[in-house]
Amino acid sequence: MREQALAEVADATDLNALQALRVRYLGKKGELTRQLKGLGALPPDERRAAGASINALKEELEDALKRRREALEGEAVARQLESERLDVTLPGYGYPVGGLHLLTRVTNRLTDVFRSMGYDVVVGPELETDAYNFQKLNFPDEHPARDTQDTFWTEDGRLLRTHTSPMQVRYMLSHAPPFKIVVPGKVFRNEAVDATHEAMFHQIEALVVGEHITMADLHGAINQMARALFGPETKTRLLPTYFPFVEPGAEFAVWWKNPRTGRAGWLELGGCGMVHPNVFKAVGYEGVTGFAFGFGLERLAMVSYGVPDIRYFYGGDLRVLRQFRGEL
Ligand code: YSA
Repeated sequence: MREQALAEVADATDLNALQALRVRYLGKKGELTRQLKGLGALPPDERRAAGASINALKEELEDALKRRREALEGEAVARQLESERLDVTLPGYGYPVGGLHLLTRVTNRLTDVFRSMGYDVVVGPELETDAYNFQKLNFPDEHPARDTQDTFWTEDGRLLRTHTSPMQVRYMLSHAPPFKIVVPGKVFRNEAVDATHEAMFHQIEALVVGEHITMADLHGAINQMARALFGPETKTRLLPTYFPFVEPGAEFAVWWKNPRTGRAGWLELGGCGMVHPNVFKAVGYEGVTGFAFGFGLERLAMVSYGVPDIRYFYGGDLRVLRQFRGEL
């Protein structure tokens, strides 16, 4: 029995088989237990020797079972390690990461420039009322300047703002001067969409109000912004024009050399002027002056990055967007 039991233990290939052997030989009804119980049937002078040899075999078997179990467990660990083997020297998988949209980057760039000039960045609602978008900006009902900013109306009489200028009014109604703010955001117009006109686009607006703010401050601010964007030699110019909410009003342009084509010229950026007295009256300001300017971001991005058609910004074509993938 000893030979057989030890051979079976040595041949056991898994822990279950080993456990079955333990039960068979050492269990309550196991072979060795049965033999121990049978000792009483032996003649007294043989009992002692027989008992000693059964106990010795029991110990030997227990020892063999233990060693075989440890060996099997060791093999199991080795198999698991092998199956989970990982070569940490292999190159990892590259996960595609998104990037910021070109217009987001242009906006961030501009707001950084303005922050460095001491402006606060504020944003306002895209759904506006006629009062903020037009009336309080000195566009009375039926004023022809409204025709240049046709937009989309809701059934309850509100509208999608046509410019970021309504934030001038909102901000002044809730803050006291002096202040310097800049307002980036989406604006909307009921346009026939073409290469340079979208029905949804972006503007950024600056408003500075305080005592003794002059047109020279306006031109200085525009120069400072243009130089931060295009370099220290950049020139700007103001040409008189009309916006209902400024007096005097001007359009401003930047003398700019396209780094790709090498061509230089005046780049019309947007409108500006001294805040109209009627606007100050609408918000209850007295004894202050101020300037404002605003311009379209798509236009700036198109010329700076050579984007030939405004619709590329919103077409969702990755071949376009990937060309301008910036750091997050
Ligand atoms: C003027 C004077 C101020 O004191 C302050 C702000 C302004 C700007 C004024 N609120 C405004 O919206 N003027 S604007 O109608 O001439 O538009 C400004 C810029 O928005 C344009 O120069 C152009 O760059 C851009 N824009 C206008 N319609 C557009 C458009 N961009 C894309 N698609 C359109 N449909």
